[in-house]
Amino acid sequence: MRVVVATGNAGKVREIEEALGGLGWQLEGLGDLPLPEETGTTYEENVQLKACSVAFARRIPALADDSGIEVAALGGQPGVYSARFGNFKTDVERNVYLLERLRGQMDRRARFVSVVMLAYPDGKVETYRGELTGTILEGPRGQNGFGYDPLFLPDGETRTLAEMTVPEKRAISHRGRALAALRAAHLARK
Ligand code: ITT
Repeated sequence: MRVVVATGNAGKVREIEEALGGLGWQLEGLGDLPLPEETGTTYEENVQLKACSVAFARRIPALADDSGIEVAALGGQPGVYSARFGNFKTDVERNVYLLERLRGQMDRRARFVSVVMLAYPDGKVETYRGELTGTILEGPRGQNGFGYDPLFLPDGETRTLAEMTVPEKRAISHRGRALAALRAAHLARK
């Protein structure tokens, strides 16, 4: 099956390609197709905007991810607004801003959430969700991954997500869990 990977985030593309190997799908890039504005207030609403608009435009199934980090001491923010947190352009600036917001804060608990949707051109959708709990460190560690990975120490781990390889991150991460559920559902239908 041909599937468009409906994301403009290169880090997500790497993780999706690695996680779905073995399904026999031909994963295609977005090309110059624009993604819609994320006007929803939940991951589910935003992932549907992205997956359905691309499936309708390209006339083949589209896979999208909407995700975010929820920080306990910030009342669950930035959540669905994680990509726009502080209105900065780069991951590094956003990470500095998050550290600033948490300066002196003892409660460093946070969780990542990923909602993955496979949308078909006829309007059918499949949704999968994954979560990962952990803590926000006092400074960045590691060069891999993207976004908040250098600051995030998953519960029970000694390395941040940015110190892990793509398969290591996939085995425990929010996105890895959502994609594993999608993969299992489709392997079961083969
Ligand atoms: P697309 O909408 O094009 O897929 P995006 O990066 O804008 O890309 P989102 O709107 O879903 O995607 O925003 C998710 C943000 O949450 C992302 O930009 C990161 O800042 C953060 N995030 C999500 N998953 C992450 C992960 O696995 N590691 C680090 N940060 C993550």
